[in-house]
Amino acid sequence: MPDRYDLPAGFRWGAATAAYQIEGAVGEDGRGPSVWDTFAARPGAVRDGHTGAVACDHYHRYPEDIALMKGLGLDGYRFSIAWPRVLPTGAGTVNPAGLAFYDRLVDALLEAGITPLPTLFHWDLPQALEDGGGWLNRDTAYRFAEYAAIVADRLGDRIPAWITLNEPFVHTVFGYALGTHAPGRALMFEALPAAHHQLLGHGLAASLLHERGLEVMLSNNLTPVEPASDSAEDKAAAEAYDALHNRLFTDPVLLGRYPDLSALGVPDDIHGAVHPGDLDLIHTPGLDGLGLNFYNPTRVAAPTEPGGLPFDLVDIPDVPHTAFGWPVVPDALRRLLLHLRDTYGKALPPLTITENGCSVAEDTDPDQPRIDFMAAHLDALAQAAAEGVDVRGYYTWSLLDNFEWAEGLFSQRFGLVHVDFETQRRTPRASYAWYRDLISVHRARYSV
Ligand code: IFM
Repeated sequence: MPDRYDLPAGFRWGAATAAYQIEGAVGEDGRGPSVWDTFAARPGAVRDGHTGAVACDHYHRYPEDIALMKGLGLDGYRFSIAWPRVLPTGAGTVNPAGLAFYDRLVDALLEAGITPLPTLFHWDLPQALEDGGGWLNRDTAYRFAEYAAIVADRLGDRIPAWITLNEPFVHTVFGYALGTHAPGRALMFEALPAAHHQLLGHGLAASLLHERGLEVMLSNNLTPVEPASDSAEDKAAAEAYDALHNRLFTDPVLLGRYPDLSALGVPDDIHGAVHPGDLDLIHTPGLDGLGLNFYNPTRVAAPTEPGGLPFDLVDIPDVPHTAFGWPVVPDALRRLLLHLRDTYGKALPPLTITENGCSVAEDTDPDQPRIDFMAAHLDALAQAAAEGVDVRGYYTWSLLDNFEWAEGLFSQRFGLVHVDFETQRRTPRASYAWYRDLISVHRARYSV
């Protein structure tokens, strides 16, 4: 049975983070406020009243963090660029100090032999754009494309591949449908225009990045959806959930069409958001790679309450669960990859795992559950590769413990490196040494 050491030659090893989760320095060097600054200030919005105001203080400590990456032997580092650092009000005047930070970061990464893989939007929308409707406003898609071009013009000479959006499903559903993330709107399925406008922004930005000779990826958090039983009702509920979570964010980009959302009561034009020609703008630029953020599969049953959502999400018993309570089912990753290959065929570009990891309780040391999690998922990845899936890299989530959105700073620790948020002391965990050794053994296998 193929395992993690059998991943193909040239496979890229990485780690991932995101700006609001690690940078801190929210009021420095001209950065404008983002929706997450506003949301985190709301009483009760984030556990223990935490915010990303300081987080890992990466804005000042990035050299130390790059030294940690170098110690791992990473090929690549996935980070996100804070739109409000570059354009404090989302559009118009560029903040040179904001761009200069990413310039320094990119140069320091290259100096360390690490390829930067930036994400342009990881949920920290400039508050000024939110004040104009945020992603519910079609105009935001055009502002996103302008921002993408500005950043690419500054950094594109040193960065070959770019990710436009991170997990538009999570941003739409948690941010606009349920209101548990910024910007805190609870519109249920009326939120779906925010999904369309993010995808439109992706398509517009992708064209501009391609014009500049750059490669474009999109990172979706896909989940294999399994019905709770063989009943027709459970199967229909699973199909409705699959359309919402997976196909809504992948079909338009890869196939140029939306899935049928009628089970959710959503019309084909997504409440009037889809204009003629939009699907071409989203689909035509094509993708050079699809990023997958994989954490767990989802089990779905028919709803027990009439008149509510057309599905119930149910637990998967008899498997381990992470500190977040997410079921650990590594083979679901293999199944997801084969399903994508079979569903999209030639329309599927090469895949990269742009996030995978688990939260472990603070007192778990050495962090064997995280090592077991990564080892089993990498074995599953190698098995999918052996079955013909074109998978090019793996970026673990995350390099550092960080601000885990509504869960705040302390409760969900995803880092290979422990961060003491009082002192900012970084302490590599057992999983750091394990990942370093894995990378070095894999690399040695293919060196001449
Ligand atoms: O921390 C998040 C990240 O920002 C997006 N993907 C999932 C991670 C863990 O919840």
